[in-house]
Amino acid sequence: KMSKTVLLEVKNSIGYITINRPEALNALSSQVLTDFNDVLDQVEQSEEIRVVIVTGAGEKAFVAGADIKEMDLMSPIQAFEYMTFANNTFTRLSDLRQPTIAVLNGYALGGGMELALSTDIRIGFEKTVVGFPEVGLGIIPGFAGTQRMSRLIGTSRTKELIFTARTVKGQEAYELGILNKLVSAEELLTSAEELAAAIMKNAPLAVEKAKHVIQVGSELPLKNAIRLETEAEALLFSTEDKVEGMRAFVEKRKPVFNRK
Ligand code: DAK
Repeated sequence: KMSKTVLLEVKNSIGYITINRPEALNALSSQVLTDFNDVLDQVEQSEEIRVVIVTGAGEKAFVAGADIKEMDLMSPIQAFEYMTFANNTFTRLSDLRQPTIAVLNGYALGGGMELALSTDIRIGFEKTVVGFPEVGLGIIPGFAGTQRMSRLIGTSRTKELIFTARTVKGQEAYELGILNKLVSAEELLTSAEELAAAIMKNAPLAVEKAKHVIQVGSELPLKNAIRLETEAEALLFSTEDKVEGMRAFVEKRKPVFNRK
């Protein structure tokens, strides 16, 4: 369909998700969230997609936040429903079995920052602008930004960012640990693709299990998290790719993995 506000393209086992509403700096309207869910359905069901790259259409923005014009008209109940829908969508993104990389090609503010925090790895450049403008609008980050940012960079740094609503550019975002990589404008997409290629060299089920254990384990007491790791590890001993990976090492050749 021509009107899609979220696009999915699959190439070389990478799923490229593009938030495609450049006239509103890719702001997250309910339509965007609905289309994003359709794309997540496809990514979840795809046997081809091994890594996901999320970016924003146009030159200026990744995502400039929740749609302020739409929020302006909401009743508390509508706000509750919108926020629940967005949170469910972002949790689906964060729970994808495939590793996800956000390419922050410009503004990633409010809900856009929160979308990026729901991916595994973030890449930015000098013109990346991140931040939480919410308190300036009379609200707080409502798509788990208070929680996911705290878990990423700590509560004190998160409080400073949220209380002041100040925006942070690429270099500082990198120093704060919000960005994994800071690259040049030309390298934004290629560095994400290189990262994807480095991930895809490895056994897919092992990468998926590692993601799951890190994700779920971070919410558990250490003892239980270590137990989860042990059980995931033991399960991987039942896979063909584990046999192949170790055999290839012994035979001094490159492994060929089949996600089996
Ligand atoms: N929503 C709707 N439209 C937006 C938008 C947004 N967040 N951001 C930009 N646009 C639109 C602009 O209105 C403009 O459209 P026209 O007026 O031309 O029709 C177009 O995109 C281009 O934007 P600008 O003309 O403003 O572009 P500039 O380069 O001058 O400025 C900017 C770029 C990113 C600095 C500026 O656009 C800006 O400050 N945007 C807003 C950033 C922001 O405050 N984002 C929202 C953060 S709050 C919830 C709870 C919490 C949340 C949601 C729901 N519930 C309880 C329901 C979370 C909320 C947030 O995300």
